[in-house]
Amino acid sequence: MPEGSTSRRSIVRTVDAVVVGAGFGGLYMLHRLRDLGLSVQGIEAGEGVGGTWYWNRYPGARCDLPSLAYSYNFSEDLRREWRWSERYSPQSEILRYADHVADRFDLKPLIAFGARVTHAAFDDDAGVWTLETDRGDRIVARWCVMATGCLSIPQKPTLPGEETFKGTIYHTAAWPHEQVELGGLSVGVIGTGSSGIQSIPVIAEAARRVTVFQRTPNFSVPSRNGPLSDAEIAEFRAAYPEYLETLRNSPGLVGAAEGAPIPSEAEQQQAYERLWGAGGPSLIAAFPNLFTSVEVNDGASEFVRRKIAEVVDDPAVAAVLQPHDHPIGTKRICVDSDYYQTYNRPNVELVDLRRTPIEAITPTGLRTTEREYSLDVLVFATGFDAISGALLAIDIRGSGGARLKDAWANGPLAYLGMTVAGFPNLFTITGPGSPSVLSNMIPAIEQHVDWIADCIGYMREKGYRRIAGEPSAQAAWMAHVQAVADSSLFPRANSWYVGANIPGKPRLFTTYIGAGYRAKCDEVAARGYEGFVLA
Ligand code: NA7
Repeated sequence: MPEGSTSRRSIVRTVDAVVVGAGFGGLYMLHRLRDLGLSVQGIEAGEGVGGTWYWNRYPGARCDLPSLAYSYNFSEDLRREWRWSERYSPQSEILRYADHVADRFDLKPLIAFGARVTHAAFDDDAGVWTLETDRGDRIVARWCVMATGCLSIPQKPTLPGEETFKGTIYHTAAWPHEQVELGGLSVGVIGTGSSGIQSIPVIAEAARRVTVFQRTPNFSVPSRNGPLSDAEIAEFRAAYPEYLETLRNSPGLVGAAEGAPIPSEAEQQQAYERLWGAGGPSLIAAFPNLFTSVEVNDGASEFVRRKIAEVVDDPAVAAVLQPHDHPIGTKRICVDSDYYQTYNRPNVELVDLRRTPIEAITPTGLRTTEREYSLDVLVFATGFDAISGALLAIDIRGSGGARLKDAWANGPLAYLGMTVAGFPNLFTITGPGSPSVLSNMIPAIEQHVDWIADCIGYMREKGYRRIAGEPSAQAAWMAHVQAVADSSLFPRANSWYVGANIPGKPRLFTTYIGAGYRAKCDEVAARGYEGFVLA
């Protein structure tokens, strides 16, 4: 039997709503829809709940936001009874939390595990969706919610000669469930995004040798992780009402930038030193115009480059680790535990792929233009087809058989990140056009789930059976998302935020980083779902 619950046999069912994915989005969505009195079916590719946290089991995987904030808010009881052990919890604990939530709210019986949705098609006449999975399930439902996650389709480059490698290959986003023994082995890691930066220090402690193959250096700040004290928990609880208020009225990453003064050199240095010492990603939130002013951003970028030079003993290695190709924060800031210090270890070597690119994987290792490295294990920490990847991995066909792939040929289009014009009764949790990956994901998920559940509740109450976003409302929203992005430094980076890591993917920044997002969603609902046609 799977880790989750329901049998492995394929199912054929008609329900009111189907929810794809049993990560934090899918779990809460199932809970809300069942509470509305709907019959629901969840479908999950993994054998257990947790989504991203189910798959990303690589050594060192942990949250890059404080765990007290990276938690559900919908249930006061749940908040009271769960205690995080560390400031930035490890993957295993986050997965236990997801599992606890699933059990506490009795959600597992609603989910078919080990089934990946391959097709979803809308029937215009019946006004229902039919979903099919890779193991032959067939679910028919009026409402279809895609809780498929923003970082759930691993990206792995194809390197020549890979099939000849005699050692073991892993991807951080598909790490084995069983313990991986690295003791005495020579390990190569390709990729220095968050996954590489979190895993390299832990791998270096276990392995005989680690060779890091870096194409582009990233900015990373120390987490200063440690046990979470009762005092810290009490402090968070005392400030909880204000915390909720900040979530509700978030100005987004650039919403408060307009007219913000340029801080003086002394103010900047003081702030960055304090935040570097405190640890965590708040260094890049030091000033509201850090993402809009080149001058302010340069100050922060230079500060971190200087810290790298201070921490890393060998100046030549430090120089290779210092990012110069993007403004700090415009690629996701990494939050580490002794990442830069790891390069002072005698068993760690950094290879600069800009200077000596990879030529091939060989039977015994990896060859660059300079030399061959002998490896027992090769780890790909090469990221994800982010944001739109998981939706496009399903053959989704909307009204009149229109394919999502075609509708998004020039980049994703969605209204408020929750619906797509031409795809009635389909909802996307933290989809393109919403704050998603540039906000705290769990509260962002909760806001979407609540909005979607309220929308479905409203439709049932009023007797509506179909909701479809208007193309004009969607176009206006996406234009606004773009305008806000263009006022920032984000489009300058070749990041996964703009799809630059996927060959051939249209380059588009689709994450909403402006102010007033929640208010806009609430306003749309309060006006009887303005921008939608209800039938
Ligand atoms: P990222 O941040 O996309 O990082 C992927 C890394 O892999 C990055 O350093 C890439 O270098 C590198 N990469 C990708 N393809 C290659 C090839 N072909 N050769 C060499 N190096 C390559 O993914 P993560 O999993 O680390 O993090 C994703 C998010 O998950 C993270 O931001 C957190 O929110 C959690 P490049 O920059 O493309 O030169």
